[in-house]
Amino acid sequence: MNYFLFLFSQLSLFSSVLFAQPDFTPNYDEDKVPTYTLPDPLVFENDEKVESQSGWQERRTEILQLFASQVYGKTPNQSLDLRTKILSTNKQALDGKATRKEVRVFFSKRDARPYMDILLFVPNSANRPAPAFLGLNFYGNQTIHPDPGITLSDQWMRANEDFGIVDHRATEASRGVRVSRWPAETIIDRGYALVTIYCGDIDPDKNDFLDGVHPLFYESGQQEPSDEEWGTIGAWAWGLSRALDHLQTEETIDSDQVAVIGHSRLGKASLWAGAQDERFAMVISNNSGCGGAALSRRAYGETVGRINHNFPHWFCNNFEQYNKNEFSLSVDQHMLLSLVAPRPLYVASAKEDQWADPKGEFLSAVYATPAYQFLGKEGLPTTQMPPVDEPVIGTIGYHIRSGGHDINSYDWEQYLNFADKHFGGKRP
Ligand code: GTR
Repeated sequence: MNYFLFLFSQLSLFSSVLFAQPDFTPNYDEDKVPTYTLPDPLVFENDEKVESQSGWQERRTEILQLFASQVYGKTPNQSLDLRTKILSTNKQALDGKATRKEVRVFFSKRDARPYMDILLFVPNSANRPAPAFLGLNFYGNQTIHPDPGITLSDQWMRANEDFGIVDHRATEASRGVRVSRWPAETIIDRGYALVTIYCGDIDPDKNDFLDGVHPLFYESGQQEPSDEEWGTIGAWAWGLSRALDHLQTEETIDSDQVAVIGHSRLGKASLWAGAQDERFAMVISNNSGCGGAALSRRAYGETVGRINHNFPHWFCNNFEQYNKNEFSLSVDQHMLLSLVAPRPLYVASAKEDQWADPKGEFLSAVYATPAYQFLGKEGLPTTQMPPVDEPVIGTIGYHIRSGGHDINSYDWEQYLNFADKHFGGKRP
């Protein structure tokens, strides 16, 4: 062989080994979904069956520990001294319908980041503490409503010029750009408070563990979480619990009736928050997909391998062992849903959001139902995927909406109805 040709072939062999992109081509063919058996939420790792309420509590702890060490990473259990400062209050917000309040929660003794700004809209007409929806947002509190009194976030965020995020910072042009995802007026009219926080206040959504709240818990010299410590989703879930700590001090909010809600990656966080923290009275997952409500073993649309490749910071490092190896997991996502039992849980998909595997999200709710039934609750009242835009409502609610990956007024309408049903139709 010509010497140069030989050299070239060796070089290309070397570079294909070195720079090989793993093949994570998504499968959208139902016939190619592998045959799988799921672990049973009601059977311990040692194959003993759960036979009693206390047995369920033990199994619950076991499942939580598996998700913590293998999927999301362990949440630190040290508590921090949180300090709060009221940034603004306006009793005449939303044309006088609501009181808007912004509370800054500092996570350290310094008046510096990391801190999170909690934005609250509370109905003025309520004659008792209001039930609330609490959820994280993607691009800052100022995006959820055009109200000019909302503090413009100055935290790092993912670039998005369409939304007025320039050089990773929010500009005035970002005010109200996400209003379609947060129907504040409707929520207030229905008698609920709306509470939101920019997720990047807790941990910016990038593969960097020197920002956000992780460093607050490091051992000296530590630069990043160890293999079984929390990633970014774990931090977001922790932040939601810290927000609930604060809501317990707000007299206008009924902290026993707080629904934790999230869309997509933030739906993964709301599920993990609701699974760990039983003070959340309701849990809502909107199009949360892989690592959220969807069954990992179906490997349909986004897979464990693909998500770990694209977002290495979301889960713990241990989760990478399950790339293209979902069958070795001792858990699957129906067990995350079972951790919400007996509390009301809503899982929503969208028809065109095949990346999030609507069928896998639905089946997860079906397979979480035995845990609900064991605790004397109905769970999801069907095993058949319902038609598009026809919600099925039990202790678990489910719908598949027409349209794509989003959270919109149709979704919120169902969550408000679900909250009316389970929170006793609390209205002003
Ligand atoms: C996608 C990701 C999904 C989902 C989504 C989102 O890129 O693959 O798992 O989290 O982002 O958060 O909108």
